[in-house]
Formats: sequence, C-alpha cells, structure tokens
Amino acid sequence: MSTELPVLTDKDFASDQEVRWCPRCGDYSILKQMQKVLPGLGIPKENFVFVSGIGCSSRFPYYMNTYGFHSIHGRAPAIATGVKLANPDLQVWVITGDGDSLSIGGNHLMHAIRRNVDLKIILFNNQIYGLTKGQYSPTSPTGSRTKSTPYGSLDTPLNPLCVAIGSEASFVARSVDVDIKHLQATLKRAAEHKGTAFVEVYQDCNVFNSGAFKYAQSKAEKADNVVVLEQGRPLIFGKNRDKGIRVTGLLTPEVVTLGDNIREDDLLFHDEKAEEPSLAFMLARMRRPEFPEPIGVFRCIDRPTYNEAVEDQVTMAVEKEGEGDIEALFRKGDTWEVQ
Ligand SMILES: Cc1ncc(C[n+]2csc(CCOP(=O)(O)OP(=O)(O)O)c2C)c(N)n1
Ligand code: SF4
Repeated sequence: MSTELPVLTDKDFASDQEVRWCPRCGDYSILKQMQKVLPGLGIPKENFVFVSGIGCSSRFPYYMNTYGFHSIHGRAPAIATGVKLANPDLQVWVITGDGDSLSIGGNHLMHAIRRNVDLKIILFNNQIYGLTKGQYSPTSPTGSRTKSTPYGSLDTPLNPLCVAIGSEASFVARSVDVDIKHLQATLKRAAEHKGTAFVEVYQDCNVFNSGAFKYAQSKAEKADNVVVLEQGRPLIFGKNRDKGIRVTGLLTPEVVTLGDNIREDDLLFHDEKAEEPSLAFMLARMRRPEFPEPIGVFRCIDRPTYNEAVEDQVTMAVEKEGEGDIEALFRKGDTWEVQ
C-alpha cells in the first residue's frame, strides 16, 4: 500500500466559514501565510490541531480546515498541552493575542514554555484588546490612550519575547503580519522545532490601534527600523545597508555606521544556538527609536520536551507497577461516605 501523502495546497487548509475580522485587519495575512506553510510540512492534514483562547485572533481555528478548539480565555496552552499528551502524533498550534496570553493567560503561557511542551505558540501582538473594542493590553506602550486609559497608560509594558526567554523558551522568534516571505519562513521554522516554539507577530489592529507597527510594515520605513536576524551573519540594517549593531562591555548594544573605522567583522554576529539566553534577551530588549527592532529567530536550542518525558515516565511506571486501574485508583487511600 502506498504511504505517499496527497499533494495539498493552501486552499485545502481554508475552511468554509465566513471570516469575520474587520476589513484590512492584520489577522488575514497571518491566516493566509499559515495556510500556505502547512502543505509543505509533509504532515497529514488530519494531524494538525489549532487551539485558541478568546479574542479576535482566537477566531483563527474556525478559518482553518483542520481540527481546532476555540477554547477558554487565556487557557489555550493548558488545553493544547492536554491534546499533545493525549496524542503525541498531532502537531499542535496555539493561537493567542497579547491580552489572551499575557493578561488572563500569563500564568498558563509561562508554564507551557518552561515545560517545553511540543507546541507552536503564535502570539498576535496588536498592543490592544481588539475583540472588546480597544482597552489597553499588557503590551500597550506606557502613555497609550485607550478606552480604559483615557489619560494614558501608567503601566510598563511586557515584552512577549522577554517573557518567553525568561521562561526558558527553546525557540523564540518574531515576525510581521504583512512581511509575507519572512512570516512564512518563521512559521516553517517554528513548525520544525521540537519543543515549545514561541513566535510573536506584530499585527495591525487597524480599527483600535491603527499603525502601531507601521515602522516595521511600510517599505519606506522598515529598512531603518528593523534588523533581520540571520544565523551566523552580522547585524546590518539601514536603507543603504551601512548601519550595524556592535556590542560593548557587558552585552551593551550600540548602533554604528560601517566605514573606515568600523568593518563588518566588528559587528555582532547572530548566534541563535547560544546556550546562554543573554544574547537573545539583549536582542529582544532592543526597541526603536534607539535601536532597530530585530525580527527572525532569536533563539533555537535543543531541550528535552515535556511530552516525551511524560511518555517515558508512564512507560517506566507501567513496567514497575503494571497497567493502571482507574476505578481502583479512585477508591484507593482515604475515602468516606457523606450521609
Ligand atoms: C473570563 C473572561 N474575561 C474577560 C473576557 C473579555 N475579553 C474577551 S477578549 C479579551 C481580550 C482580547 O485581547 P487580545 O488577546 O489582545 O486579542 P485581540 O482581540 O486583540 O486579537 C477580553 C478581555 C472574556 N471573554 N472572558
Ligand atoms: S478589532 Fe482589530 S484585531 Fe479585531 S478584527 Fe478588527 S482590526 Fe482585527
């Protein structure tokens, strides 16, 4: 019997559901790039699952012609962990927003990442609550005027990549909704990673936070505001490709201009495989206007996965104690009758 997979296209991954995002929302492009990337992964269509929380971004599973679960606010990582443990053959994607994952779901996100569950977590960062019509989120910059912060937000924003790196993430990346080629390449890298792959996507909510990432989206602006990370390559950016990042002292980055005194060899060369997360953390903290903001893969290291460790432990326990009996387990230990 042939085991060859049928040749699939992006259309095979588009569901028949009417897409209910606002016209020109950045979510459309992310959906399209995902549908384009999945056919090339060599995975049977029935082995993909998309789990989301609550928010505009979390409507994503409806629009994918795969298994999916539009679940509970902030709880997608926990549900996805259960899905992966119950059926390790599945490739499980988590789709979440900055509110869903970093407000109500911050706790769940952090624990999935530290366990290195084999999940692909895509955080659509639009720096606002879109679904509930424009309240500030944990990633809204200080001073943001929103429906819930009419005089400006007083909070220091969370940096999603720093949260992931601080939680010992084995794969951390960033891309931009309309940077089609870069986003496709980043999603592919995430799909191929074993362990939690965490990807932040700058996403335009053109209704409640229009243009928040214009500097990284517009052709005219992005060359000076974004630096693309490439493994083993120096960090060079700028319209004329004449600016770079040099590191001095204790991992202090500075912008320099290439010329007589500064050569490419003086610049920082990217190393996504560095065991120590300090370099990835430094890069994640680079913010405009002082620095260009890096996009690409910040960190990609090997670490044992939680799901494999659980499988091993279950095998070991069965070898030691035999197959379990759920009924007997319920009745074991202290039980009493309420009368
Ligand atoms: C338990 C609970 N608390 C609050 C809400 C209201 N709520 C729905 S979506 C949301 C935030 C969504 O923001 P984000 O995750 O950034 O997604 P976006 O809509 O911007 O894609 C909130 C607070 C809810 N649905 N359930
Ligand atoms: S409210 Fe914003 S995030 Fe939600 S669908 Fe509309 S544009 Fe997109």
